[in-house]
Amino acid sequence: MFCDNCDLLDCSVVDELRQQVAMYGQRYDIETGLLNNQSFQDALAEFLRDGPAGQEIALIWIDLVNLRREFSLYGLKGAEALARRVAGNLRSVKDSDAILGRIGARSFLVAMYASKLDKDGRNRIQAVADALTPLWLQELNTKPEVVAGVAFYPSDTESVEDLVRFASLAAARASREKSRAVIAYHAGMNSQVMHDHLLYTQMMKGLDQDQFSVSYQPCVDLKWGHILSAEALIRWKHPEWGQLKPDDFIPIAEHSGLIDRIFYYTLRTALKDTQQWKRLGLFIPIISVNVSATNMRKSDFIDSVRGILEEIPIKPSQLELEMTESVLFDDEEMLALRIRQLKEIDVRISIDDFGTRYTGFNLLKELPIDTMKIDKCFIRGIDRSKDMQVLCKTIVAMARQLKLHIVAEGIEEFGELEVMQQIGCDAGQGYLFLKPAPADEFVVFLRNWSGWNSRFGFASAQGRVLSICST
Ligand code: G
Ligand code: MN
Repeated sequence: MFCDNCDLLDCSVVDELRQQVAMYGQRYDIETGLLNNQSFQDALAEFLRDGPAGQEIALIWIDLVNLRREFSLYGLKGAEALARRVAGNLRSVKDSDAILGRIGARSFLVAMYASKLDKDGRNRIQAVADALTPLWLQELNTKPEVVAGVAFYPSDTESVEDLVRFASLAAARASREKSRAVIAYHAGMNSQVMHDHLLYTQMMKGLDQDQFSVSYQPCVDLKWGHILSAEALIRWKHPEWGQLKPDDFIPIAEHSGLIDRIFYYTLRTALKDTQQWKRLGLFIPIISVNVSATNMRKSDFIDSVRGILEEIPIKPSQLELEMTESVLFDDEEMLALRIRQLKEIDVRISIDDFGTRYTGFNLLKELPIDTMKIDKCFIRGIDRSKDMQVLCKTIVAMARQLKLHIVAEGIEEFGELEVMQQIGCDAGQGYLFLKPAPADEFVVFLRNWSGWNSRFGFASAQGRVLSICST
């Protein structure tokens, strides 16, 4: 068995072993022993072709969402140990005729007989996913966190490729919704993904081609009529689709990572414009920029903000970052840390759209927040609703106790303004004063403000742009 020339195991035996390993590697995922991508698709095609006539087949796509974290904690060995354990468990829970595969590092596939509309089938599918989560891997002090989606043959599609793709779309949806239930594919997901992808590619192009701009809306002191701040709002004018609403593209920007480009573009532009206004003799005490949890989660977030404040020098206390209330919900600890870090560099913090979610009083009390903005849905028609007035009074009283500056968003009518003035709300923003306007129009507004703000019934008819906060 030993080679005459090299004294090692006979070269021909080594070669054969190597060949066998290579063949195994072509068909199986080495770590888990499950079918790999190509051979799973071949096996699936066979499974669909040879199954009993009329039998529906479910393809379950399972994503191991904590694999990346385990990799950074325990390295490749740890990540693969987790994957091996998942594979082992899938083997033990699967029906005897089901087939298993692994696609990419973190995704597992199970094809089994089960019908879409049959309760027992759905239960068996859910049981596959449920069987994975209670599994502890003590030596790594970890357990799998999984999300799963399912697509059905032939009711969703008769094509093997599409079946795999559809199951993956459903799993992506489960991941987005942080769902513990296995989400079933439906046709809307396909068009949604195509729509999202188109929007994403167009957004990238738009960012490269300067289709984005920043508009500004003033925030006005409700007693004296001074302009206290300006909110910078991103706008996108697509060459064919025209003006798009932020609600149409911000969620996709958040999921695709483009939100970072959008945030830093808005921040830079807003700071530069603020400097420009100052040069024109128009001092804006505070410039507000919206920030999303996705931006704040990044490890370089604070350094990047600090870097931009050095690059375009304005006092950090002149910058306010607005985060929606929901920001505080995902990953509360990490975001609370970021809020404190922002405060350390003297940046102001504002809670946007207040009232649309439930923020605990304690959280508001503990965090160094400066401003609270009452969502526009509370302001709409407040002059005609006693209940809303009572509610807003309570919100304002709460803000007082917390020593927060309080802003009413979305004031469109005189009646709404009057109520908010009576309630004692500090400041207001809305179409009544100005619809978000491009920088040049905003400059015209600032110049004319002291001339026409008397119509709003402020205590001082000479509300000027900068009489507050002249530091
Ligand atoms: O989530 P945030 O509060 O940052 O959203 C501000 C959005 O509200 C902007 O897109 C702006 O155009 C819009 N907006 C500002 N003022 C008004 C208003 O008076 N009425 C309505 N309906 N929308 C407004
Ligand atoms: Mn805002």
